[in-house]
Amino acid sequence: IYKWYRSGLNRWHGLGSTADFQKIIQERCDNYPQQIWSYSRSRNCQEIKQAFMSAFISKDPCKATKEDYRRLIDLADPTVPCNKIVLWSKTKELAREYAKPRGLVTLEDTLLGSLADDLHWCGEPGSPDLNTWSCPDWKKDCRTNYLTVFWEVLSKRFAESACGTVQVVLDGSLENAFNEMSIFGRVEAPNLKPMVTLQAWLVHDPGKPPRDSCSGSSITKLKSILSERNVRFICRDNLSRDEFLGRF
Ligand code: AVW
Repeated sequence: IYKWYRSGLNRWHGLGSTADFQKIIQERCDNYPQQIWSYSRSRNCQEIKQAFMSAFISKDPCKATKEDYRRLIDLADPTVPCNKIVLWSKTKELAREYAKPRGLVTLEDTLLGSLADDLHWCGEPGSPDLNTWSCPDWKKDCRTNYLTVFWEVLSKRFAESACGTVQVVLDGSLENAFNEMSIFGRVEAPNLKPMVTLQAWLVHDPGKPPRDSCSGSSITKLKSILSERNVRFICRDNLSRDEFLGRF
């Protein structure tokens, strides 16, 4: 029984594909706001959806490569105002709340980021369907899964495109606000262009004390990654949510 279970659609340790994945992608694409920075060429949602599906359908869910997503990226490459970028790690909702009224942009504001936001997807070799039972987990199954590679490819391009001052919202209630293994830590910070300034905000949760600070060891590690790349660094810590969002 164990062998059957492990060889079937149930064998992975991560959440299965989101129900109605294709429908959600199509709807989000159709309803995506038409703003100048949203996309570069004309947007064909039918084509984008098909490129997304063919990136992973019938493939081994642990053998994702960035080439699998090339066509999709080419169809929907964003043109983002390079000096308005906000990155985050463990703080997506807060970062979005901060960015929106200030006209700043998180990855989820770009077309592809918005299509995939909070969704899960993976296929199964030899099958035309999505696996809705389980998908590979980054830690327990494989790092080269389709979800991880997708966010890595998008995040790398997003970080590379940044200019001027880039902001990052970090969770100051964590022992290590900066995590080298996160996408921000392993993909975005190491791909910022020289001469960019990174402004980090360490924000702690309401009711929780700050645990990490700008002088703590995790931020020191971030500083050293940045100084090797000639990226300037500014850091503010000990901020409550309300202070950070400008509500007192
Ligand atoms: P994390 P990371 N919707 O909170 O530094 C769903 O530790 O690793 O932060 N899943 C997502 C999304 C999204 N919109 N974005 C990333 N993920 C995945 C992209 C991804 O596998 C933004 F530009 C990630 O490791 C942020 O600056 C995990 O969910 C940066 O990456 C969230 O882990 C945040 O990635």
